[in-house]
Amino acid sequence: MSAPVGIEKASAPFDTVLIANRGEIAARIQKACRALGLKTVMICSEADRLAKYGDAAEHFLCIGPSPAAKSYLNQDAILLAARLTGAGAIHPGYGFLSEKASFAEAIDRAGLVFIGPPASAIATMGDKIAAKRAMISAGVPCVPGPDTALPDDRGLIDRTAREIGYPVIIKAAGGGGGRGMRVVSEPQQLHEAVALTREEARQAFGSAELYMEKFLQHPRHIEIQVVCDRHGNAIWLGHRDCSMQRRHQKVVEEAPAPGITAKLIGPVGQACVEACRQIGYRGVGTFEFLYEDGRFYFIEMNTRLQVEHPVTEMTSGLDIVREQIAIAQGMPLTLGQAEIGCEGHAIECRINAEDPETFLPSAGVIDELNLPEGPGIRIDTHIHAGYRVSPYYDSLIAKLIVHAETRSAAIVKMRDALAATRISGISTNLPFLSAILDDDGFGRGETDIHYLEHWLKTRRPA
Ligand code: MV4
Repeated sequence: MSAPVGIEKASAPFDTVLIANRGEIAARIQKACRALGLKTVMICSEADRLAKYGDAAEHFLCIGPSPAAKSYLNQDAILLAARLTGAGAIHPGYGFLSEKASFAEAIDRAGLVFIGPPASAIATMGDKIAAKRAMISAGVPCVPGPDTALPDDRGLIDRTAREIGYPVIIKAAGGGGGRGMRVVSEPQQLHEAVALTREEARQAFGSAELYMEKFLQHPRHIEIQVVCDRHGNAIWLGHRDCSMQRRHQKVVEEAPAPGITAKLIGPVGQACVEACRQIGYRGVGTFEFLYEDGRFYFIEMNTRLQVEHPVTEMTSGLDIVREQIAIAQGMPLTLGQAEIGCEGHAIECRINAEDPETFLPSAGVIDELNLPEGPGIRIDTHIHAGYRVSPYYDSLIAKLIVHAETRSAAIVKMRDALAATRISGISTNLPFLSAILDDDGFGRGETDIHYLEHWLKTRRPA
């Protein structure tokens, strides 16, 4: 168990941040650095050489070929770029190296500041069994099932499943985000499922360690955002509903989660903050929960800035990225828990360069671009007319975020904003997003994690 949050030794001061990412989040982090009076260094791959967001940085360095493994995932090249440009800190964004404990460690060893949690916290949360154990000892409610690795003994495996009660889910300790898991609905399937998941885990994560949980059949995905500084202050910023997802890719997110009362989630938020203190967490983080029949069950903690952070920024009024960087500088949080509120309702739509029917990625040049604007409308993006969407990376090209007084007003605003968005030259999922916003079930807030895929299977062809 790591030391609790306390006054830590100050980190090396820095005036220049290297942004180890691309696209909308690189642009977003750049703006936050500017607001704090920090200089920026951006890196890119060959495919991103002409990206305009690079113009805003003091240096824009190409560090390798287009495949991410040779550029955005190349730790040595990124550290070299930091050394060459005098950057004192590295912001990993999301994806790529953001949750790689070895990267955070290498940055520490180089005498630079990793803008994120301590490497030890990343490692603990990356091991889903260790994470669960930490949560149980902090009083965070977890899914029923042991907080230990599944043994090899068939009799013990049988007994574990019987004690939990079918259906159960087998998960890889090194997995997460929907990778390396298998549902088992009856005892006859158990041992084959364990063997298959073990082999997959060994191949994909280099660890054959598994654990078993009760399988929840129709939960919602609700997450809690936390922010912790180096001075022992930890706060939570309310909750988001991210149930509208397809193949573990979120499509629409909102804050607050509809129908969740403060009374219901208050103790859970407090337990998350307590867990942060106990594990010595620092920076921003997200606790992922499944919510079913009035109860919350922890599943994973994400130790990075998330794609959907803007909806929480809109309802809390806090600039999460700015706080994250200021915390790395050793500054205390600008607000205490008592000052955190939830104002109105925010919705985010992820605009992807993909076919709206087949979901296949669509690359090419954007020729015409019209983005909506107005009060309560925010767009986080790096694209512009003439921008070439590369086939090498994630298809997210923009996030459209709206904020209004109520959920229904936010839905209306989002519908109008989607209708006012025009992106030509490539295919986008705009028609799909509009159809979701028009859906009655979504309007009533009656969704769970299977809603979207079920809707896709049963809706009339457009
Ligand atoms: C579960 C579950 C049901 N019961 N665990 C998928 C992603 C990973 N974060 C955990 N996941 C799940 N874990 C138990 N005990 C259902 C899922 C799940 C899911 C969770 C959140 C959002 C979308 C999902 C889609 C399918 C399955």
